[in-house]
Amino acid sequence: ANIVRREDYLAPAYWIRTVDLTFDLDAAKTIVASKLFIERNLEQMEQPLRLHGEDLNLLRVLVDGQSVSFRHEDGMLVIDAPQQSAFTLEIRNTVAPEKNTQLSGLYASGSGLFTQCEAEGFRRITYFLDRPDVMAVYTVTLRGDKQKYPVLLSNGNLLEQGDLDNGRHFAKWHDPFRKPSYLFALVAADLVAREQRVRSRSGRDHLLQVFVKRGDLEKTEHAMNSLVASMIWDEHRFNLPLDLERFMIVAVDDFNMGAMENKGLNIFNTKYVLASAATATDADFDGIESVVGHEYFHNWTGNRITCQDWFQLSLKEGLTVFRDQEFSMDMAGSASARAVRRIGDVRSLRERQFPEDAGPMSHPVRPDAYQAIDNFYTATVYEKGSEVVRVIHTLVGQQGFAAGMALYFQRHDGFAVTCDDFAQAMADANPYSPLAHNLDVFKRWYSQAGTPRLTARGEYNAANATFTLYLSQHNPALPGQNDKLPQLLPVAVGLLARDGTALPLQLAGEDHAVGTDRVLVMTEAQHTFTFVNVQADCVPSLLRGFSAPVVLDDGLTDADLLVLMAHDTDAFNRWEAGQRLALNRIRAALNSDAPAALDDAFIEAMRAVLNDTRLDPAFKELALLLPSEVYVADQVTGIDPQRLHSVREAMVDQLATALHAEWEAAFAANQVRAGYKPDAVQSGQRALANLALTMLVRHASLTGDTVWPGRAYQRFKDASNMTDRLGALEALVNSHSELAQPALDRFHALFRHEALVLDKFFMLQGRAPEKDGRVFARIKQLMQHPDFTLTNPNRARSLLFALTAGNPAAFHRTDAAGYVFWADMVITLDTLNPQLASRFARALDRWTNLAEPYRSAAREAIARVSAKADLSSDTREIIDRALA
Ligand code: HT7
Ligand code: ZN
Repeated sequence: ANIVRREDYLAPAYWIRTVDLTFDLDAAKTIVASKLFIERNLEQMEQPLRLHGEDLNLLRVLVDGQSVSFRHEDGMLVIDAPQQSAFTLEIRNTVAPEKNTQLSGLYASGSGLFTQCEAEGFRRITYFLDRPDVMAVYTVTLRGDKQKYPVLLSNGNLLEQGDLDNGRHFAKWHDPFRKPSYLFALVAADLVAREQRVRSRSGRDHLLQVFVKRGDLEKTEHAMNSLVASMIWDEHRFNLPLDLERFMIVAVDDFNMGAMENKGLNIFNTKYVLASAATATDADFDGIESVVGHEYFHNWTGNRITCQDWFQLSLKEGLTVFRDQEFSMDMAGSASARAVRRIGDVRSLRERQFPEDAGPMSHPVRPDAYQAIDNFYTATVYEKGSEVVRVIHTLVGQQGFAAGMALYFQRHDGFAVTCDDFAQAMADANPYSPLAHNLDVFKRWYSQAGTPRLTARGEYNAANATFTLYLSQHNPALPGQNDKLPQLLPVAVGLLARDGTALPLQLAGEDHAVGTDRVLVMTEAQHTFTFVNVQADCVPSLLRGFSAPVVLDDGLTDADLLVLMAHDTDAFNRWEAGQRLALNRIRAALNSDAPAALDDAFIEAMRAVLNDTRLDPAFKELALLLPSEVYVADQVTGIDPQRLHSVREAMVDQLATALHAEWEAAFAANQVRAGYKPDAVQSGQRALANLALTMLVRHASLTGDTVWPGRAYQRFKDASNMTDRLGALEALVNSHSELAQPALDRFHALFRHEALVLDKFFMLQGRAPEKDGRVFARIKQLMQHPDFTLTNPNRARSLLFALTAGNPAAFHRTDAAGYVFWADMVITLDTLNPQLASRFARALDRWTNLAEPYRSAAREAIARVSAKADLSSDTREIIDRALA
């Protein structure tokens, strides 16, 4: 296999300074004429010019206007070194967008043409030094049929546009900022735009545009509002203004990921642009706000300063996820709403990144090697990368972080740099911080894979009024990574007396207490911290706000956790205590053959949460949800997914029954009567009302009662927004009610022309709790539905990923049918869209953690895929690692 290694990085032998591209656009055959001004990198040895190119039809190569000889070697176009140290290279080639089902490079979606160049898509448009450290100024001319492609867009500013012969027209764009090829974009399509003019704090005027298909314009208001809010936030929080006259977002139906931050011309999956109360849920509205923010924030963290090489991907992604998470928290408003966002982010990290770091795809935030870079757009690079940035933020504080960002831009604006450069700027701007004092220890977050284990034990000494905290860390060995060194861990702590009082925190050697909440910094394998003047026995609340991405073993008893759950001032740890209590019970049930049963203490604690009038509904909803099967599966060795499902389902049944009166009260108390707003307050109420309804319908399915299913059906019919409608529909589908099918039929009839709602139609059936194999059978049947297709990534994901990522009990079957289906689908998808296939292939990453008979059956399915000789390198990498 062709492995790329970080240690082999060499600066390019040539620089491309300017790029002049002309496209004659046509879905069947587009002609690309490229004129590059190139300079030899005098710091490198003289060598031939090697250009990347993939699936291109080459017509002509000229150097300074003269034909030259060239050859193809290892998939690259090789031109012998011209004598001059600077020259013009002209290349003419064609591409076939309508045949491009990979959705990388120039491709057709509907009647339009779109590009996706990150990471290595530009080489599928024309021959180029397609690497992020080659930055050039682009001028782009687009020519095409005016009726088919009335809108012609590229990066930067529109210089000229006009009509040509034969019903064609043209547009010429110029982007004044140097950029790597992965940020190039073009769009040629029949679109309309919502426009807004805004003035930035500096007094500059900007035009913001959101382009969508005709008919979708009224669904763009939230995306535009989110864009304006992102602009204001980045100026306010980081002093980073919009640097362009024009900022465009274009929505496209067929897209492999969420969105792409091309300079001045972001291209988005429609899922992250289009929303109306009738078609999108509160979660969709939140998703739009965070993805619009994310791509906008990339304009500085990613575009103005980019990555030297793809190993540094987290430099832009981890930092930009951190920025979008902070943005969403600031937009959420109250402290409680912030905590709810934080809990959501940590749940996602634990359900996606922790298993990744424990499985065959485990890699450091800055990977050391890859076969297909597209496989490394991972939860580790993104979400763990963001947690690593958050570690810095915790160590240097909000102001220190802003100073570090300012220094980072002062030093590196306009360049392609590394994760080390970022950490250095942060340390240099905060010379007295624990970060600066321990920079090398901190940087182990970039080089060491795996999730560190933090063990904590406390000892109260009443006679001395001291509480001693013994902390130790250990990062388990992984293949290729033994003997790992201690990492820099900020451990946010508080101490709670058993009556719930927050105790003042004074460490030995200090002359007074420093509040009731502080950060202890670990740099070594073991530390001891002694708190003095501790007037009562207490429970430590550790890792508040999830201050480092580690697994915590604090040895707390159920009694301790009940204190935290009832009183912790840190909302994250309050939620965490409830989850830990639940996890203890699920684990105990998994280790026993007896029917799973929740004890009164746990049920009463849950009742107290539901009845607590001081808690926000959004928090209650999170606290009342038992840990997911996906999360629990990662906490247990040798998991039996069927047993886990039946244990968890029995516990949910018990909560539905024991808290019936409270669920009724919660449902009644959380009806939103005001007009629809996707804000934190309303969406919290809707979330709790929907959970209550699900519990009430579940309870009815146990007792045979028909009242609540009837009410759910009525609510489904009458709902004035998608969150309530889908909530009621899920309540029926998830409890396998007789009313589920009529409701589904009605839902389909209502929304058959709304692609994003049809995705929900498939997804909700794909992730319904499995019962007697019915859900799996339904999924296979839905594959034949006239609205289902594998060629649209959203639609493919809606059913396939709902099964593998969202429904372990439907997927992991004792008869192996789920794995057979998985192998068939990986093989089919791989011929269409390798990026999608390799993501889907990761569903069996954790096969070695399965109990028998699942484990052997999973191995057999992976081996069957592996036996396919012509797998793409994307899928091959995943399969090889799984079998290694
Ligand atoms: N930076 C963008 C990455 C992306 C991408 C990567 C591989 C293949 C397709 C892709 N589409 C977008 C997304 C982001 O993080 O903002
Ligand atoms: Zn990103």
